Amino acid sequence: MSNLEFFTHPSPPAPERLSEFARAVLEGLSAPEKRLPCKFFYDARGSVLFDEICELAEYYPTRTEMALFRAHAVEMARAMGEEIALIEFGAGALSKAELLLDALDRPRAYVPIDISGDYLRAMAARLKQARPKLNVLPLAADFTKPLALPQCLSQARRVGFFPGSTIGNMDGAEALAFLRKAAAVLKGGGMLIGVDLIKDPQILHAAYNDAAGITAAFNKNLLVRANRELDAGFDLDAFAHYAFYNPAQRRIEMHLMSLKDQDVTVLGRRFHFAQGETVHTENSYKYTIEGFRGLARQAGFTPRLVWSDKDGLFSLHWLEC
Ligand code: AVI
Repeated sequence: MSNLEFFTHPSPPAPERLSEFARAVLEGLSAPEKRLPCKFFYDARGSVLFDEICELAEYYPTRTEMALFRAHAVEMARAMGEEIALIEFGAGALSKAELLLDALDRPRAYVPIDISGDYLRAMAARLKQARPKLNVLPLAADFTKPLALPQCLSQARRVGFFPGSTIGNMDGAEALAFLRKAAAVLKGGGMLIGVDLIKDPQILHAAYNDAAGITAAFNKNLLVRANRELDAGFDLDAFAHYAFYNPAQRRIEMHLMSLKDQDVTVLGRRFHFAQGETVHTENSYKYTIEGFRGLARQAGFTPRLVWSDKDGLFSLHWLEC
């Protein structure tokens, strides 16, 4: 330590030097209704926890969507066309794309985009090993921001792939803005998108409150991440996972609820949490098939085919643009 450092008080880092996560946490915890953006769930541990959620008995979306791919991949591939560049938004474990890639006619490239860079590269390397002939071009990026797609894709028919109902994690205005941008980037091609449907609230409640507590761990991972990356002092036992269906808003809301009156320090700043106060961490909107087709139309797509399971749990939409 230099003399100068010894005599100066540690001051909080200048705002422009803060990470995006730091800025979001400081801003979200300063709001009258505390919130944290759900995209920060997906650090390395969060991505693994999310994969575990997808395997849960209560979490119907993944297995229902996978069954739709298994049953209809050939029709989906036919709608997409031959020699396409498949661009996946929020690629995760890539397992859904694999079902589609098997059915596609000579795909030119597969571009998985994900915010979790290390995880994405590991998954892309594994895919490349299994399919040495496929041109895999992973892109570590936040797909809600403007994207720089690889130059070599400018000639190919571009088809977006957005499974898992990740669109449900955006509010109406964000979903519309995302779809508009996607329609512009994919002009002349189309998009296959998975959308979770409105259903019996008990089924929804169980899916976001699993008995094994994996969703709770996924939610609390935001606090684990803040403790590690932002020198925060969250006591994980002093917050509870709280998830419920809000029928008026047609969405599942996830929160972290403070179990007592407490102060928590984050990057040297103190935040007060009253007992019962919550931090809103995620929304997961549910749609009707017609409601979603209307939104897609508003964004400039022409909705074509729809696939859904017999119980009406989940839907996959082929949209052209
Ligand atoms: C990624 N996304 C579509 C999931 C969902 O269902 O909204 C994230 C999730 N949150 C809790 N469980 C799963």
